[in-house]
Amino acid sequence: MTHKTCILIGAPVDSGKERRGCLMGPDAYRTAGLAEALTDLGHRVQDMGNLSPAAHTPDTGEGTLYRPNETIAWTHRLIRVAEDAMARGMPIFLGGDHALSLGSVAGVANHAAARERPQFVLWLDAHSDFHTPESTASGNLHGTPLGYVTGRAGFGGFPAITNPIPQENICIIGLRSVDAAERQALQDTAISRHDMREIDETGIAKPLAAFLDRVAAANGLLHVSLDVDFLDPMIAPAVGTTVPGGATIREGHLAMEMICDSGLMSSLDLVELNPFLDDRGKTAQVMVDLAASALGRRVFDRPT
Ligand code: 6HN
Ligand code: MN
Ligand code: MN
Ligand code: MN
Repeated sequence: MTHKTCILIGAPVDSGKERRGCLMGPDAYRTAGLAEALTDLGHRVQDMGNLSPAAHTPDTGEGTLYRPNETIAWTHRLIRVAEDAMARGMPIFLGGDHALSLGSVAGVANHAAARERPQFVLWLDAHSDFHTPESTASGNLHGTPLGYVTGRAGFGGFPAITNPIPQENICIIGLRSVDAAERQALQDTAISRHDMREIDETGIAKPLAAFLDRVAAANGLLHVSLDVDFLDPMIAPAVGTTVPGGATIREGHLAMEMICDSGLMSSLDLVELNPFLDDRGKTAQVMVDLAASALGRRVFDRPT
């Protein structure tokens, strides 16, 4: 693959849910050797260190949402950082919980619109994260990023979405926990949704190849959002929202290898790693290995 400038952006967002620990994620990825793995593959790596949220009024604990002000402040900061990083290379957002994707995806979408390129999003997750602040039952905003970036109503107080991701440009793979309100809302959308039953029946390659073909045909930019809980908890225990029956290590790597071969990925989120819940760093290592697969690590080159 062509060598990239990988811009590592530490986004220790921990306001998207009540269980704490994702703020340690960026340093766990560094400890597991992410920069070295990418450098070994021939890429240039720039590490921007860990960001902080924009200035904001402290959350009071009142209301149904958990720490909305802090998540709004992160969203402001990450939109700007994503726009800036896209102009310089391939941003890799080191989470942090999935609330970081309100900002990362909105920011890359602004960049794509400025370049007149369609933005596509691949969401690898047990969950659909399609809530709004009005539909969430948990109050945890990490369950809302796809609702936000598609321009759903109910995000008062958040930065206005200027370039919503078209529903037909989104593909979710790995689903096995979707709340009733999300299922209802997704029913009427053109978002492609692939649950674990479908992966069991057809394999992961079929729906992923179909989506990558669509991105390529549209000359699109591709943002990949990889939630730790896409993977089975046996191989990736370090996440607060484990759901049994997730992707195997080979399904994860095959997805990353196909993404790499497509040459389409323009930005990446690594989210929801909670190192406080890890087993001797194994989840951090799996995530680093998957990122390396997405950026060209192979046993043998394959004939093209
Ligand atoms: N994630 N649907 C649940 C909720 O609380 O809204 C779980 C969200 C999980 C969030 O996967 O990043
Ligand atoms: Mn998620
Ligand atoms: Mn999830
Ligand atoms: Mn929920």
